[in-house]
Amino acid sequence: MRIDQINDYKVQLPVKGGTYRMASDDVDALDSTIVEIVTDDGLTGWGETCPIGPVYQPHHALGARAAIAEIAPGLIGAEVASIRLLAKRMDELLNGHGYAKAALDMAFLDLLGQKLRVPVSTLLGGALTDRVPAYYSLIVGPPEETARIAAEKVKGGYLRLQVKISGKDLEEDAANVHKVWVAVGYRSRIAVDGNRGLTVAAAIHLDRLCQTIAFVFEQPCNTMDEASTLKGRVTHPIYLDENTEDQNTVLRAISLDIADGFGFKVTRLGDLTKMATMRDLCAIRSLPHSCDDAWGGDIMAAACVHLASTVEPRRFEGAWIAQEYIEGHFDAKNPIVIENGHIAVPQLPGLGIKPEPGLFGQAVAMYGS
Ligand code: 0XW
Ligand code: MG
Repeated sequence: MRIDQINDYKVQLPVKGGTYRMASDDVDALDSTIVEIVTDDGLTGWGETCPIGPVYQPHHALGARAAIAEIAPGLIGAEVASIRLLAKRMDELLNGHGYAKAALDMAFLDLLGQKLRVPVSTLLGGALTDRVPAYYSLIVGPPEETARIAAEKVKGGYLRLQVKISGKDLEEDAANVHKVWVAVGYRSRIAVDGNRGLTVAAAIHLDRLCQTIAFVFEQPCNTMDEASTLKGRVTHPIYLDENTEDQNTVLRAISLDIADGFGFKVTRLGDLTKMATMRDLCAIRSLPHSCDDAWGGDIMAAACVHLASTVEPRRFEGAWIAQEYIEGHFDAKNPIVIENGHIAVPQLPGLGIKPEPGLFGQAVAMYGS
C-alpha cells in the first residue's frame, strides 16, 4: 500500500456555548488542520492537528500546514507498512514540528488499521477496555456558576473535573476550588489547572488556602524549573501539562521527580506512537496521566480514545475531547461521543471515523497525483 495523494484541509471549529477561558488565553474558534491520505489500493486515512490558538503552547495552525507542506511531497510513493520507517522518513524531511507530523502519523495508523482490519488501539499495544472515562474541563468563570456546572457534570456521570483558574485573582481562584469541592466533594476527582498562569508564590498561597481539599495541581506555573521549586513547598500533587513538550522533557520530569502525573497531549508529544511510549514509561513509575489533545474534531477524539483504551485504568486520569464544545460531528454514523461521562472505544478498523464526503470543502493544499 503506497501513498498516492496527501490533501490537507482547514476547518474552522467555533466554540459552542461561548468563549473558552483559560489563564493563558481565551478562544472563540479553533483552526483545525485535517490530513487525508489516499493510497494506491483505494484506502483513505485521516489525521488531525488543532492547536488551541497560537498562545497555549508553541504550536500554531499556520505552522502545522507549513510543516506538512515541507514533509508531504517527500512521502508520495512511500509504503505504508512500518510506522517507524515513516516516522524516520518524516524526520529526514523536517526536524521537529511533531504536532504537524502527528496528523500524518494518525493517518498512517488509520490506513494500516484498515488494511490489517484492526482498530488503531490494537496497533498501539491493545485495548484494556471498550469504554474510557472522560473528564470535564470547567473554564475560568464565577465561582457560583462553576460549582453549579460541576454538580451538573458529576450528576451526568463525569468522574473527574478540571477546574481552570485565572492565576490573577487569588480570592476568586480559591473560591472556585472551595465551591466546586462543596458541590461535588469526593464524588469526583479534581484537577486545578493553572495553565501556566501562576507565580510560584501564588501557587503556594493557593495551596495553603485549599489545604483540606483533595486535588491535583495541574501546570500552575510557566516552566518546569518553577514546578520543581514547588516540590516540598506545596501539599497538592503537581501534574505537568504544557511543559511536556516532547518525550525527553517527560523523561527528565520523571527522573528529576518533578511531576506526580501528567496531562498528556497526543500532538504535543509528537504522535500516537510516542505518546504510547510515554504511557509505558509512566507505568514503570506508577504515574497517572490523561490522554488528551489541545482541541480537535472527531478524528482527534478517536485518536485520543484509542490510546486511552490502552492505558491501565487505575492510573488513567481520563480522556479530554472537545466534543462538549463543538457543534455536530465529522462522521454522523460513527461519532465519538461522551455518554454518562464515558466514551465508547471505536471498534471498526483504523480510527473508525470516516468524515462525510465533501464536509471539509476544497483542500487548501494537495500533494501527489
Ligand atoms: C482541558 N484541555 C485538555 C483542553 C484545552 O486545550 C486545555 C487543556 C488543558 O488541560 O490545559
Ligand atoms: Mg491543562
